[in-house]
Amino acid sequence: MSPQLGTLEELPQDYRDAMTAAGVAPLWPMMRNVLPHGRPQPQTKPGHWSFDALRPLLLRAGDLTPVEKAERRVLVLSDPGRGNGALQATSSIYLGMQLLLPGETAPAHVHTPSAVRVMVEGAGAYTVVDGEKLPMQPGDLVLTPGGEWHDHGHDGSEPVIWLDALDLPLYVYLEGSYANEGPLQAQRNRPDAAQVEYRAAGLVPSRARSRARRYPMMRYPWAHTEAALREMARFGDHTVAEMDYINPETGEDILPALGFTAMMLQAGQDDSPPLRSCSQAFHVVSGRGHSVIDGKRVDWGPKDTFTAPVFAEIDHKADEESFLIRVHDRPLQEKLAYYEERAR
Ligand code: GTQ
Repeated sequence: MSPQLGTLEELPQDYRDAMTAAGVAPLWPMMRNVLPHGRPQPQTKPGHWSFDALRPLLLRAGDLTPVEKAERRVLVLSDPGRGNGALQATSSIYLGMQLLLPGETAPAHVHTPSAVRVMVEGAGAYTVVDGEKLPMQPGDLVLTPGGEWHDHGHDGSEPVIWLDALDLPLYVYLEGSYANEGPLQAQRNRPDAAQVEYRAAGLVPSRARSRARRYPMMRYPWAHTEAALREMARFGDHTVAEMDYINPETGEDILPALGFTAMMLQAGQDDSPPLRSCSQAFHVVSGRGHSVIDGKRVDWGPKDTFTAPVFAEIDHKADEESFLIRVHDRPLQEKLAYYEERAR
């Protein structure tokens, strides 16, 4: 056992005043705040946002606030540990539900943080990234990486809702977050790369690897993902089928800081993953079940979203066949060389 560290109160008042005047503070009373023993003590608390609660609020935002006055019409999912209004769902993951109405456009901008959209509801919306028009079908992942121009549009007839996942909290912390605005992009008249260059797993256009775009594939169609998971579940071992979304040219995670997986749980299947040093968010594409996260029970249904702090104890159980998308910051932690998993 290490000795109890000294407190501020033990120090004479004149010494404390002199330190304050000099613009310094003693580390030792605060040492354990920044370096707790054994594992981090996250501020983040498990959160759960039911789509049934969010949907009417989003649709009302559509009545109350025209897209021109919102730029992005989004309700932000605030980490319960940081309180309402927190612009983050975990330490590193920002989540927001975005609404676009038929005929609307969200103006083109470019920013330092990276985003991934998970399509939740509706048809006919698209995102344009780097001139490529990306149709958005429920369950699709659409990337708008940092530094890439993007705007959104909607040719359909019903409201469209999607989940934005961004690494924004990191950029805010680093004082590195900013955006620039520009005119809507001209759209190239051809299908996106998921339908052309990267149509089949294991095949990429033949060229020097260094000539590929940094982000070669901006859309991951749900139909491909679901088919892959079903084959994994049928012919894999009996663990939960889970697949990483990767850059098809490099095999690396799709974004520098955030990673994404798709999971399939069969009816009645449970899953108790190892404790992970990354924070995580789960979005239910379809299905029903419950998860216990650090003792908090979350009963989830289609289109719900829930979160887990770093090193959370997580137990999932599906009542019916369920597909989940998991967001995490393992890529960042691996770059910083501290990603860790601990057996239960
Ligand atoms: O669609 O570009 O939820 O820039 C937050 C910031 C969405 C977007 C968000 C953004 C966007």
